[in-house]
Amino acid sequence: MSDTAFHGSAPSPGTRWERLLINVHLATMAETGAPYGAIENAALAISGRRIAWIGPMATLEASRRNWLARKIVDGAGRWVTPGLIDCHTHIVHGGNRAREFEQRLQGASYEEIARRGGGILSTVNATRAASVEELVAQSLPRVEALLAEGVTTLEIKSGYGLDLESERKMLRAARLIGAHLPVTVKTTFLGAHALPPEFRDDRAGYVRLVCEDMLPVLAAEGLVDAVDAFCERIAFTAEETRRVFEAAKDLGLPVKLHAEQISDMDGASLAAEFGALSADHLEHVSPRGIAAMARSGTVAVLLPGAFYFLREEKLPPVAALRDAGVPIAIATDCNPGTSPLTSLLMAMNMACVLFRLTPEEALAGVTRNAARALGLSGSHGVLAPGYRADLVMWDITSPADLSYHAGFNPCAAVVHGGTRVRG
Ligand code: DI6
Ligand code: FE
Repeated sequence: MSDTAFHGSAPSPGTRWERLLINVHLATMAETGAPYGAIENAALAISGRRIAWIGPMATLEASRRNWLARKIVDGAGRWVTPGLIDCHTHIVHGGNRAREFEQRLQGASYEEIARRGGGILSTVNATRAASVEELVAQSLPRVEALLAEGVTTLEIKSGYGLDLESERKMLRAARLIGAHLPVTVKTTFLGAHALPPEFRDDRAGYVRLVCEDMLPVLAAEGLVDAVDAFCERIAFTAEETRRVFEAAKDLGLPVKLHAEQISDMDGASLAAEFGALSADHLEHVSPRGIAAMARSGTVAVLLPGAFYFLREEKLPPVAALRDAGVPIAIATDCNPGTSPLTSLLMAMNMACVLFRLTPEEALAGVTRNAARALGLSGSHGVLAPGYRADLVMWDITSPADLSYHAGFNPCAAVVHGGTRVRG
């Protein structure tokens, strides 16, 4: 890469950058060979919604600095990272499942509760009963908790409606959150999350409804950025998942998959066959699934919150994923059943402590690789010229601090699309 390509170009005579952030350390997360892609004692320029230039302070001539930008902000030695990206959430849902949490603590398993008609279906009832406005209102405090920690991009899945009207309501709530809060929302249609009670005796009928009615209609309404399914013993088979993927492919929509969370259904291989953006969970993924993901460039999204709340013991094969060169992302999986977690920093800490990721891998997992899991690589998740100006300023002494603390939020300021939205 030439120096100019890496740093961007200085404004041409007569023009100026809009904003120049000086005296900061940048964890760019670009794959430059330096840990965290770091540039210490650096500056970053923004024009419009994009990063215009980054580089060492020393390359900015002090005498000319005031001419370079309309506004200069002194970062006072803070660290700056790309805006954080939570690439797997079910954050829009009605009600909560604290009662079920108590039952699990008394010995009932997640699968038993699901088979008894609790679990996902209890959230389906609460979600169906809520209006779009109620869903937004119930979700806002959770979203706000993520944003306070520097999240600037958020994936939100449907999947607690399980009929056209209710799935639409969830996706509209997700779009409203993106329209009214300083966060970029990517929606994922998860109609194949659970079999709704009214189809208990007609699995094929429900899969047909998902593929032939719900998905095409919601996609035509612009509510669907990607398609997901829950491929699991308690949910949908690989064959049913394939049908959902075929329908997505016909509409030109990218796919993702809840794969190998509770058992090995070889979902990762199926996801890879369809060039999936990501396969998520993966505690039980096989070497074959890993090899397929490596070939297709599918991101492994690890969800340590679900692992923690379910008191799982089977670890995802992190070393094998790493060795195969599969990019690893981390997300909250924020959902009322298996991961009532609204802290992406906590998910990073859990990924390090429980899964043995390095703090650098954890940060890549909520920036560069999370962007890729949402089809946003090349525009999000890295500090580089031309990328979107989504960034977070932190009161920390090194980027590892972000994974090191638990329950501590050192976020000092957030810029979303070139606009300062916090701090
Ligand atoms: N996997 C999960 O961890 C969540 N959904 C899924 O497909 C659990 C959803 C829930 O229990 O409400
Ligand atoms: Fe999930």
